Amino acid sequence: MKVALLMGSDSDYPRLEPCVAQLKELGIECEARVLSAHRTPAAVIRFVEEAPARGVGVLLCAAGGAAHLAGVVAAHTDLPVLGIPMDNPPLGGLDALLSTVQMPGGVPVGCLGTGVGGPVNAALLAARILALGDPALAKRMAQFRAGQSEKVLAKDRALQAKLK
Ligand code: RP5
Repeated sequence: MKVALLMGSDSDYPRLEPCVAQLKELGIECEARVLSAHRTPAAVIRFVEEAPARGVGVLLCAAGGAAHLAGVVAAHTDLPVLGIPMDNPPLGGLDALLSTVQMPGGVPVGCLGTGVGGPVNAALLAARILALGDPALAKRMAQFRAGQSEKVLAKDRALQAKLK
């Protein structure tokens, strides 16, 4: 299955590139679209309703400010929806974080963090969801985690060598 990444504006995309890159690294196909809950509401609903037929298994929704994208998407699908609050001025993402995380009961949105970790973690969480039904992806996820661990340990070894 693939992942769909919706973003409220093309101005969000530069900070979402690591999300797309992470999915690509794990061999997960990703549809990335600029669609806004406020500016293109009908197109958002059309996209979400047609997503399962295209093989989309997880929907990622990135938006800043009064971020309603993830909530609107979650209201129109039974697929898992993960929200990525974008850290825009003037409120630095607190606005988008609260908009995304405070969903009413019955309309679930998983909310990632603001800042650089959010987009990458959204990709990894989507991968973990898809890996539940995809043993080959689960194996790649395990390799990714082992590789990440080894990179940190290598940095630690380099630091120890420098401090000698
Ligand atoms: C949100 O408003 C978008 O997701 C973006 O983070 C923010 C600003 O959008 P632009 O004015 O740059 O198009 O809906």
